[in-house]
Amino acid sequence: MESTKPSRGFWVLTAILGGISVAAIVYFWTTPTVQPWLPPEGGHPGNEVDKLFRFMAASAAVLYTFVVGYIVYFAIVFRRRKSDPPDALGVHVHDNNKLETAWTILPSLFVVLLSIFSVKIWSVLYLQQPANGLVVESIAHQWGYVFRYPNVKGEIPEEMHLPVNVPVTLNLTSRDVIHSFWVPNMRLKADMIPGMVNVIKFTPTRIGRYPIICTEFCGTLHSRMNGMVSTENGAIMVVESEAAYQAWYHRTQIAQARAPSAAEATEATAIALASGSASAGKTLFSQKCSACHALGPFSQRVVGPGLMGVLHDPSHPNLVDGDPATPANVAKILQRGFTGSYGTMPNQSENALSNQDIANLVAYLNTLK
Ligand code: HEC
Ligand SMILES: [Cu+2]
Repeated sequence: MESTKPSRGFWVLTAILGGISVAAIVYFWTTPTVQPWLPPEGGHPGNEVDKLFRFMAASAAVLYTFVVGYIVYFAIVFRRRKSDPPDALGVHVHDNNKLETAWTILPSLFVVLLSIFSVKIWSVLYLQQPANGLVVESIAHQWGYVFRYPNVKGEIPEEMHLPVNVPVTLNLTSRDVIHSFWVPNMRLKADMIPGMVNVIKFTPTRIGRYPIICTEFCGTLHSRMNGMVSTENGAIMVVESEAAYQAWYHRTQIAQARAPSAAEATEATAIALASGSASAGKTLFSQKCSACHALGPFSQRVVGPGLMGVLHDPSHPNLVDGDPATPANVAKILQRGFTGSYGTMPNQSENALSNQDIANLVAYLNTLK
């Protein structure tokens, strides 16, 4: 019977594994907050999340080193030897109270430590109400995000401006299906659920433009809800200086003053189409319409029909609602929305369009031949 006393080799190995562990801890503890392969972290408690991440990475590296190191070592030392009889049995060891106590207590302490660390971060994200902070709502829809600000009328699509170093309370919900709100730079992620408001709190601390990404499969154009890859529909969180934010806020407040509220939009008011600007309409189209409409013939369907020649195609004299293809009737569809055999065309408030936006869009559609 072989001895179970650790040999010299065992202690040498233990010293080597200890050395590797110390190196791993030093690596994870001293590399800058930003791991080279993580997007730069831009806020609080994102920085705390990174700390927790580094703590867990260092702990896991130590655990991995010892477990794998010993498994390999023991597999070699206690292997079956040529000289062993065919029915040889390995050494059987039963009950070692000291060891068992240690491997119960140490991991328990570790888990408790992790919980304390995590609950601290959780309380910043969900509980601590920042004094004099900013409250912003974001509503997801198929397929994009809109934002509402205090004392700004209507909804702002796709760009969420925030002043740096001001605490933010974000109220998140959805208009149609479950979406999500993920900002990798802020280490923030929450579901956006119709009929429910999820609240998260954070403070952006680094000026920059950060993509907002939907991580909940939400329909055919889910991939457009990715500010990292989509130039057409991707939403962006713009963190800027207090002065730049104030300038944006006041500009937006004025521009949005004409935006429709949900109640007004249901009654179709006559729109002054003559004031439409085709170039403004073109920009709007790429922001708000191209998710559902291609610039191709009527038959080229994305969600809705292709809109090339919607007003100038002899083989397409009538619009989907049966009315003749005239600018005024296109404006009516943009105002009221329409549900037909293709699906649902959202109305003015759902698309967050002002009357001027509609005039611009109609002017643009009128140039498509
Ligand atoms: C969520 C998808 C979606 C979005 C966003 C959307 N549409 Fe539509 N649109 C549709 C669908 C679906 C139809 C067809 C409805 C039907 O007939 O079933 C439609 C129909 C239309 C029609 C009538 C086309 C015709 O040939 O009769 C026009 C014009 C139109 N949309 C313009 C726009 C404009 C401009 C925008 C941007 C402000 C826009 N749509 C945004 C889905 C969308
Ligand atoms: Cu989505």
